[in-house]
Amino acid sequence: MFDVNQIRKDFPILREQVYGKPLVYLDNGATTQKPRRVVEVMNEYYLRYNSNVHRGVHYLSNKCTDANERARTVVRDYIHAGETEEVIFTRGTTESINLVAYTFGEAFIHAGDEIVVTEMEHHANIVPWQMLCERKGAELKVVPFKDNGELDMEAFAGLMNGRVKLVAVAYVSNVLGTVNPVKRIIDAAHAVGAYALVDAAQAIQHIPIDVRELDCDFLAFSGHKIYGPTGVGVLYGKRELLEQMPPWQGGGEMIKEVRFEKTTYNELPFKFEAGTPDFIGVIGLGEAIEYVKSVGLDEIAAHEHGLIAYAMERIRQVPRIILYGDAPGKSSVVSFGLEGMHHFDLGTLLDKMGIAVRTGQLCADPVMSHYGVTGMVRASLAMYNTEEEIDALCAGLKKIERIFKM
Ligand code: 7TS
Repeated sequence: MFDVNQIRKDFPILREQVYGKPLVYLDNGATTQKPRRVVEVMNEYYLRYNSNVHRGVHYLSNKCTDANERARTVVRDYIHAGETEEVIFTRGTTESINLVAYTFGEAFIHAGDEIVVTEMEHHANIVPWQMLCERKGAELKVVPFKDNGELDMEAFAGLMNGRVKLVAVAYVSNVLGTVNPVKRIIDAAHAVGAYALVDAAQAIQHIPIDVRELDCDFLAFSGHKIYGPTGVGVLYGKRELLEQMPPWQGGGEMIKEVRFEKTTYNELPFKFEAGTPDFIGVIGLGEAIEYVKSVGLDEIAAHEHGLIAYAMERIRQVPRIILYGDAPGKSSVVSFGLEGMHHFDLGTLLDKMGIAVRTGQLCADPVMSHYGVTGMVRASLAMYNTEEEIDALCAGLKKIERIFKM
């Protein structure tokens, strides 16, 4: 049975105090906290086994290589990829998307082609495509969203045509919490001969993902948002596509033979993993996924569903609150403002109460433009959050509202 108090014990940081007050950590969309076992396994590898991977014949090197490759199978199974070769380790979602923009972009995108994104994307799923369009003379098209945060699927359908070569969409919006109908989007992309990339940065920790069922061509996520370490992430890609894409960075590991006349490249996945990888980060990510599996993603999702419904209901009762994003079935993000108050001031006052939220444009400028604001405050939830913490946030907001009533 899912027991949030038991789970909280696995995360030492949740017992910390800030300004002498118990920490209420509601900035999980930015990064999640780490369970003890993730940090411990990384410590163990640094202190007992550290040695570069894929290079040595010696004991330690083999130990790290095996653990690195074991983590790849953990990721493969977690996202239900068909093959470990389709799991490429990167520095995170941003790097995964840039990898696709450069290499898929190099081989598959030409002048006059179209790339489709949505108005609710994180900058990481906008800017690499803009840069690609500039390099290639392609055009970026944008699917708008409705004021409640739902994607405008009619507008999306209207954008689908034979010139579209790639659709890149967030599974879950980091500002609105909207869970996009990615399966429908992927199928519609394929129907016009386009490929589809899913930015799963805000989904991987909340929603069970099956890349073969989705039939996405690429999927990207970051380790640090699924209770794993920073500096490591994943790009899933279909083998037949990855094989047709040129390598990205050149160097060690990604080559088969280096001759001054001609160099040949390594097999997947190493073709895309130039240089010494963050193998201890990879091992930590594998451990984090094992931890999530031990708690149960279905149980986590059920807990978080209850919590987001509770949060939306409670926060609505705060006088002068402005809520952004209310799509049916939304995920663990609540973005808001308070009439007459700057988002930065609101975030700072909450911070003084021990409540950690994110403020600003949330790396999604177009979403801010949609609502005509310069920033928002965002509370984002994880498996260890509680109704008491939501109550603390709402009590804090009500207090601020009372004091600053104009
Ligand atoms: N895509 C989405 C949907 C995201 O939410 C983020 C990070 C990224 C891509 C980039 O991930 P990274 O690990 O490569 O940085 N989002 C946030 C956020 O909402 N607050 O801080 C980081």
